[in-house]
Amino acid sequence: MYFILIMGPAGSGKSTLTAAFSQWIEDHQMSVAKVNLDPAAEVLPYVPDVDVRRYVRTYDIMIKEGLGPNGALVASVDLLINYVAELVEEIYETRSNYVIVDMPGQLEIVAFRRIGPQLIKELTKGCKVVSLFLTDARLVAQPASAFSILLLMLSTLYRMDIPIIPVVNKVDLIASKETLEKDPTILEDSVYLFKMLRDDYSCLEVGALSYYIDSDVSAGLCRILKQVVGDAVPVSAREFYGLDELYANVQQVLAGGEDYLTEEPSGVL
Ligand SMILES: Nc1nc2c(ncn2[C@@H]2O[C@H](COP(=O)(O)OP(=O)(O)OP(=O)(O)O)[C@@H](O)[C@H]2O)c(=O)[nH]1
Ligand SMILES: [Mg+2]
Repeated sequence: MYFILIMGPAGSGKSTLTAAFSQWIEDHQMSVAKVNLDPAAEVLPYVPDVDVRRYVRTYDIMIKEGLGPNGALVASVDLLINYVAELVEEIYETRSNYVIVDMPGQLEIVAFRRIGPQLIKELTKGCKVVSLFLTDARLVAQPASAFSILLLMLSTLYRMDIPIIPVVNKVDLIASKETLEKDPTILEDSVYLFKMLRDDYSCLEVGALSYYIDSDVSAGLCRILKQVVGDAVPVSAREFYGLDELYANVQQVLAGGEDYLTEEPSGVL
């Protein structure tokens, strides 16, 4: 059993990618369990096999505790730790090759607080895990925003200690699927994040744009980021674009490039 965590800023397309990628995996004759780990989710674009809302709902916490939406989400994730045994049992009962976990929209839970990593550690015990750090292509199109998202990835990596694959979603908003299939290099010119993870010059350039940060600092940070996160994968969860490449990257991390079907399943309890 392999775990694929889908995390990223609010609205980056985590739930949509959970639906699309699980469909892709099933279309390739492998089994997959979809886990909704977001107690605040209202409508999901897939039918979850395991759903935390069975145990905790953010809306109920808001009413009961008199909290605002953000405080209530944090409080509901805190409560989830009490249901780990039930969740683990439900996940293992699915006996699937892959488990895709749709993470809560508030990235703070995984990047800054202890409870997110603790919960994930308990849920995935003994299994290989990879996380997909999803961003909206429009959010990482400009140098400064691309850099700040990369730093957020680095914070998440410190907190979670799980390999991260950067995934740029919604590339259909940059160019059509047909155009991208003909010429994928279009993305490199319009989405800065791809450039930063490829060439050193672009990182120096970001530093040069800042009044307070020396270019060398930006270049050094970029070198570290390139080492720990690698290249970003472009996808469109809505248009089913880039999912083959995403699967190849996931397998590279989980099984050193071996296809699941040619591998001895590891970690199945
Ligand atoms: N154009 C386009 N829109 C997308 C894509 N993926 C998701 N969306 C849209 O982006 C919006 C947010 O998608 P969700 O999947 O709910 O995003 P999320 O990250 O799960 O959101 P939260 O859980 O609230 O943080 C929805 O309107 C989706 O239809 C994509 O690849 N292309
Ligand atoms: Mg969601």
